[in-house]
Amino acid sequence: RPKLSGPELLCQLRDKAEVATLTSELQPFSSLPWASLLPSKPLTSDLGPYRSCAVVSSAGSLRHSGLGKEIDSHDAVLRFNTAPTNGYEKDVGSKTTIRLINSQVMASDDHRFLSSSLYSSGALVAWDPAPFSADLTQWYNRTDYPIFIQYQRYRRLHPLQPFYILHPHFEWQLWQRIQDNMAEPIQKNPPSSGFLGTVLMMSLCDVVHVYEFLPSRRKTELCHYYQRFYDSACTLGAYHPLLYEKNLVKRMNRGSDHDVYTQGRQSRDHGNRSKH
Ligand code: NCC
Repeated sequence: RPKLSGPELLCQLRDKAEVATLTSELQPFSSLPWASLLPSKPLTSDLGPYRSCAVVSSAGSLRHSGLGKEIDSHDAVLRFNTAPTNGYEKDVGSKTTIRLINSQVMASDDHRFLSSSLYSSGALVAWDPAPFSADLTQWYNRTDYPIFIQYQRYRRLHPLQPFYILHPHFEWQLWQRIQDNMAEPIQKNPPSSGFLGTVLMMSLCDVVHVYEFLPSRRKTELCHYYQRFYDSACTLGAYHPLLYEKNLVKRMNRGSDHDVYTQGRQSRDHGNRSKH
């Protein structure tokens, strides 16, 4: 198959993967007693558009990066899962506009999802590895982790905080885009939060700066900047097709290789609201 250029890839990802979220009107949720806990409008009509955005990976290589000020200078900042800012401001900044969390985070006792203040800033967006069919009823009856139970609990405790759930179509559409652009078959698991979040921000922002998704010269076996845990699979992937995601991001990068190497910064000036 013909290899797409970086800009073509950008447009394809942006146009063929719709950032859909569940709404209270959507079947089968609309007939459930707790439907009204879901937002009435999708995320893309409530948030943005932003001019410039930062996507902050949780990689250990953010340690000693000193990127905090630069990250905070963006109009919106996306973070992942349990990644903290307290105590790490110098390297990762302190602003959180959106936090993208997987259903494992919501379900595990370790992460104190319902009570920790870690999750209280900005809007929350949750996702769960749904069956490939992306059929909502099938998924609802067989989620990977109890995302819907935890969602209801959280919403009742924190009714004012915006909280969205990604439509499984989005994760599998993105998976398909990755597969279509690779010569070999990739594992049939959804993309990592890092990739989902990057494409999500591409639909809300004119320019997206991604930090330490493509590892810089600070590349380390340290999994997260906030934990003493070492595993190279965090950077290279195991369950998620992470290496393939990174390959695509490398092809889409509009910044220089030097920026990636020295700063760990990737840029996507994909012209969300301009021509392409
Ligand atoms: O580790 P995780 O990912 O929370 O990281 C968020 C995103 O940052 C990018 N990353 C992270 C570390 C690293 N060294 N290099 C990176 O590029 C990745 O893009 C990653 O997606 C996830 O994607 O949701 C994931 O979540 C964790 C875990 O569930 C949460 O951290 C909560 O503890 C998964 N780890 C395990 O299941 C053990 C991880 O596989 C994927």
